[in-house]
Amino acid sequence: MITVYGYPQTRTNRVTWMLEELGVEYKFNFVDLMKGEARSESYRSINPSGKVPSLSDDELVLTESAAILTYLGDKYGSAPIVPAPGSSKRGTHDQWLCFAIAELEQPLWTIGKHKFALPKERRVSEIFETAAWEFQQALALLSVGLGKNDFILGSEFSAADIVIGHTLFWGLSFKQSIEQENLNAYINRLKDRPARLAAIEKESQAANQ
Ligand SMILES: N[C@@H](CCC(=O)N[C@@H](CS)C(=O)NCC(=O)O)C(=O)O
Repeated sequence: MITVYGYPQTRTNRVTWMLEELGVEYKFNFVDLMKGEARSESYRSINPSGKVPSLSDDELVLTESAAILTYLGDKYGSAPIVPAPGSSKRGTHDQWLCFAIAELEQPLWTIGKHKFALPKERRVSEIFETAAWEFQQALALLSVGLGKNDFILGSEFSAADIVIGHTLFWGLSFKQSIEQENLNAYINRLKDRPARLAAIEKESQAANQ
């Protein structure tokens, strides 16, 4: 049985969205970040970083949202959601997955860390303008990469779209502007996917129990 440890409206949603796309059953274990549950000894025995998401699949425990998605795709899915290892599509897929984590997400996480996640004495408010500029640089690259395609690999939806899409929704929730027409059409294409909506619903049900 798969268990997802997470908190709504965080990177956890990448994992639950992927599981819903795959149609794989899972249990959602709500880790209350606001009550410090992620820092507890018992949760740290699952994820020593004290962060969400984590996933357990029988004996295996994984952290890092992007790695969890490729694991799930390889084990429970088939192309195109995660292209076959060694294929040129997989190379391009992993390139965009890494871009999302290393380039698109980082400026947002910098803003988040310096707004609320870091200890107060570590926060540097001068960083916000540069981080917002870096996010715009990453958006410009993404816009070129997406071009006229529906999804980042072309006509077919893949796990990379989940991580990129989640990060774009995150950018909007942080009030970052996204001006590119193709990116806005992409956001509209992703936002109402039944699997995304089902994942959001499952997370909020678990949180309200
Ligand atoms: N690189 C990790 C980042 C995990 C992460 O930073 N999660 C945030 C929520 S989105 C968290 O748990 N933050 C709590 C904290 O920093 O104390 C991943 O992609 O899974």
